[in-house]
Amino acid sequence: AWREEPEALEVELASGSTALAEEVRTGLVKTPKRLSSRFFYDAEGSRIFQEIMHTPEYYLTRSEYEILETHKTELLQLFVADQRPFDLVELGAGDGLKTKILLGFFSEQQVDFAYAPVDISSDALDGLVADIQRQWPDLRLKPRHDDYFNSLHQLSAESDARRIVLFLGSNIGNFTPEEALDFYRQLHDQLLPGDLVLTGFDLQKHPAVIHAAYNDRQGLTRAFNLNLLRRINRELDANFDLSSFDHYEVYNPETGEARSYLVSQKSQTVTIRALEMTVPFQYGEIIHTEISRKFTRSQIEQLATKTGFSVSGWFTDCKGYFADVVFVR
Ligand code: AVJ
Repeated sequence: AWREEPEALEVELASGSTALAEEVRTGLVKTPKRLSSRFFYDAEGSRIFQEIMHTPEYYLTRSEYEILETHKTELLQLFVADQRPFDLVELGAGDGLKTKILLGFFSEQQVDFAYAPVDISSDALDGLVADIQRQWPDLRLKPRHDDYFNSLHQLSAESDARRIVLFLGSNIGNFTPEEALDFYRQLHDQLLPGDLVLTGFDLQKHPAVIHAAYNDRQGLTRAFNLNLLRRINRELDANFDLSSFDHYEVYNPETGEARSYLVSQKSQTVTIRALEMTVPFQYGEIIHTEISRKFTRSQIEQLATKTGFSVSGWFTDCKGYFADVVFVR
């Protein structure tokens, strides 16, 4: 019946659940089953991810922090090279911990800029904004609770400041190669000549280092992955038994892809009442939940040139684990 009555379905669901409902409805009938990592970040998922960033295995955050701290002067030189004020537009800002290195330094240097964090989660955005106002009351803020590309479009209509887009933390790694190309093509459409994009890329390295980053000993990555099922239980009135699913991760050094799975540890049937749907699982059957792609330098350079950008800055940590790369439009 729900197929004929989409409005009725939307009313029944907790607010914000419709995108998740659509993902579950379509993803769990695929072979293999899949759910997008976009849905990891409810309040609990965001909290677990904060903890993952502090585990000894998850090197990504520390590497990028080191890069920004070590190279903030050179980055600033690139950002102000054309003498214009700039809008620092951060896509998917999160808690802004790494960005604060730049915000603090730029404020101290009395740089003429505004910070425009963009996030589709208003909770995350409000927290970040309050936090920044407390720390730097004079900093100009232009928060956008919106879709990435809409926000860029709006910002360009409002002022003629140079736009510098930040996409940090290897969030780009969650895209398939086609999605990544599409992402930079859309940025290219929304930006003007001279605008910059600073992206954090996780680089290919010893496979064991990468594998460990997604299999921390405390089991936080496992909890993070399983939390997706807990979210579906809560928001879509489902009955996933979390103790009968396991976390499994593979890193394939030939493709540079780390992939996360949830594995059914027995033959079972799950009911998702808000979707009037039952989902059978065989013993050992998987749900694919995340791709975290690792890049080579030449892949990154190709990504830039194929989408109309050129590489104007390349910064890595001392181990060469991670790169923050500046593309110029
Ligand atoms: C926030 C998408 C960069 O892929 O490394 C952490 C998320 N997944 N542990 C990543 C994540 C498992 C993370 N990103």
